[in-house]
Parts: sequence; C-alpha cells; structure tokens
Amino acid sequence: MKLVKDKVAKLSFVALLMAVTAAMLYTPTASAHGEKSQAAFMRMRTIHWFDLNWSKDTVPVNETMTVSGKFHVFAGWPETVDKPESAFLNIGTPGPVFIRAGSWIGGKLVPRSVSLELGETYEFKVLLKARRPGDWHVHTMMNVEGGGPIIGPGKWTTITGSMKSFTDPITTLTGDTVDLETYNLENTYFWHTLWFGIGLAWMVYWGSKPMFIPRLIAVDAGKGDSLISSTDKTVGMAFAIGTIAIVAMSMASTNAKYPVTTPLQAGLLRGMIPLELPAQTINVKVEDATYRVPGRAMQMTLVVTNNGDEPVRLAEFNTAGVRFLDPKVWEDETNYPDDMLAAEGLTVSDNSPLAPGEKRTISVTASDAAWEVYRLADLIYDPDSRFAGLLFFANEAGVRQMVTVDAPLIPSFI
Ligand SMILES: [Cu+2]
Repeated sequence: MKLVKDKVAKLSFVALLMAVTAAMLYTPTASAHGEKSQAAFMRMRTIHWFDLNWSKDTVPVNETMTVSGKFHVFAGWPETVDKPESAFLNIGTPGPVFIRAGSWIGGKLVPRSVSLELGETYEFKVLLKARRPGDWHVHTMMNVEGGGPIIGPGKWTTITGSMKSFTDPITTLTGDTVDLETYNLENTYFWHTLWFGIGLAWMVYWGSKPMFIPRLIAVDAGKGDSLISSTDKTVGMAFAIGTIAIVAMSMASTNAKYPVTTPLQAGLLRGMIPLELPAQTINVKVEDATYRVPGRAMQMTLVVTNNGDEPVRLAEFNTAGVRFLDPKVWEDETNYPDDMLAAEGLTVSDNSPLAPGEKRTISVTASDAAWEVYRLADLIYDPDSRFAGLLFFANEAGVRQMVTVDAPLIPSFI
C-alpha cells in the first residue's frame, strides 16, 4: 500500500513539474500590449499627445526613423497618480525591436529622467534605429515615477531585413570603436557558465548526502556534530577560498585591462523648456457632458467666447490620443493611425465662424466606436467620472489654438 502511495505521489509530482515547465515555455503571440487596459482616466487626464508623426511606415534594419510631436502635461492631473516630477520620455514597443539612438524634449537631449511642469506643453522627438524585423506597434510613452508607464497612441511600423546584420557601433571616450550589440558577449557567457557551474557543484556536493529528515533525526538525537565530516570542512573551505580568489584575480585583471571606467550616468534633468504658445484668446466653459452608452457618443454643451481678433471654428476634440474631427473644418493629412482617428466623429450644433467678441453656446457630439474599442467609456464606472481632453479651434488660415477641457461626465444608459 505504501509503495502505491509513493508512486502516486511521485507521478503527481512529475505531472506538476511538466505542467509548470509547459506553462513557462508557452508564449502565445501578443497582438496588443495592453494599452487599452490602462485606466481611461490615466490616458485622458495625464499626458495629452498630439501633432504626432511617425516618420516611416517601413524601415529596414540598421536604418532610423523618428517619432515626434507635442505633449501637454495636464493641469488637472489626477490625485491618485504621482506628479511627473521625475519622468522619462520613452517609446513603447514589444521588447527591444528598436534601439533609442536619442531623444529630445524642447530641443534638449534627454537621455535621463526629466522634471515636467503641470499645465505646460512640450515638443519632443525620439530617434529610433531598427533592430528586429517584424510588424510592431510603436507607441509614445512617458514613464512617471509613482505613476507608471503612461502610454500614448501607437502606430504599426514594419521593420524589414535580418537581425543578424544589425550593428550598434559606438566610440568610447578612450577612442575605441565597439559594437554594443555583440560587445564582450563571450565574456558574459563565460562568467554566467562559470558561476552557474560552481553553484551547481556546491548543490550536488551537499545534495548527495542524506538530507532534511535524517539530519533532523540526527540533530534531535544530539548527534548534530557528527553530520559534518572533516572532508566537508575542507570542501567548504576550498569553495570559499576559490570564490574569493576568482573574484580578486578577475577584478585585478579587469582593472589592468580597463584602467578608465565611468559609472552609468543617472540623475534628474530640470529646466525643460516648454513650448511657447500664443496667449489663449478662446475661452471654453463646459456646461455639462454626458456619455450615451448605446450610441457610443459623448455630448458636451460648451459656452465658447472668442476674445481674439479673428473668427474661429471648432476643428477637433482629442482625448487619450483619439481624435474626433469636424470634416468641414479640418482634415487629417498626417497619416494618423486609422483606429484612433474619427475623421467625421465631431458634430457641432452651430460651427459657423465665431466672430471676435462673440459668445455662443454650442452642443458638441464626439461619436466613434473608439470610445468602446479603446475602452475610454470605462470612465463612467470610475468613482471620479471625469473626462478631459484638448479642443482645437482653427481660424480661416488654419492656425489652431488649443484649449483644455476637464469636467464631470454623466453616463446615460438609454
Ligand atoms: Cu500597441
């Protein structure tokens, strides 16, 4: 009976082990990377990305492309997310399919984290070099300490060619040229194998002796001292001395080979220069805003006052990277990602030019499947159902003015 029990136990253990291994090896292809599952308020009330441009749709390995545009750091930043006092401009891709050759905010090189001011708008550019062939969704992204990665709009980009031909040459401060892609790779393999081997040998030596229960019984019987033989002591000593000797010797030889080393540079860059926008002459007050669930449409009543000296019309409502346009006023010519562009998604009750000095109450509807597809409508289930976004007004010449809106959103289920 005992034998059968043992067998069952062993078999179930093997089965469990196989299941765990299978789960570890099973990696289904991901078709998205969760940008839609990021809370709607995070995407709507933190960083507003606009005027984005992905310079290429297809790029061969080793060639570069840029992602550029502007982002507005929202003044009504949610209380539950840390302020972007330490933020890092990033690009969201599935793994290192590109390398980031450089990134700039307001024309300033930003290889490190930066401090951003709420309510300001910044211009940015990221230079990418293609590494791994495939179709990749390339997102703008801002990593905010205490806030997490805040993802912006993504566009499908194709990398062609072969990864084998990828090189990443750099010239060090001492004048050597090295290829970072393969630099000292043998050394990495050598050290990993060596330490893994030493660790394994240590485990095999002690694991081959009677373990756990026999040792417990021996200790309980007061014979604990007899468990460690003089050979054990010698072996333990050899491992200790050997390890220290390997570390000391390799450190000495490394120091001799590379006399000049500098640490990885970290620290915070302050004083980012925001974009200088012309003084705001259009004033918008949100009277009310509702989201109609069955119609996938948001309706706002806005009181717009034009304090400028030129007539303007409402061209666009942009929230979480989804752009709703009034086609009579504005057409997108930037090849913006299709799924986030509602080219005819904005309906305005009266969008005739608003004359200087005029004040008008308008009803604006932003409708598109993107509310559901991008799960922005989930907002209505938040304890603080607020929406936010950017309104763009355009004059006759096509010069735009950006106005932020931020108001409670009331859902309607009928
Ligand atoms: Cu994506």
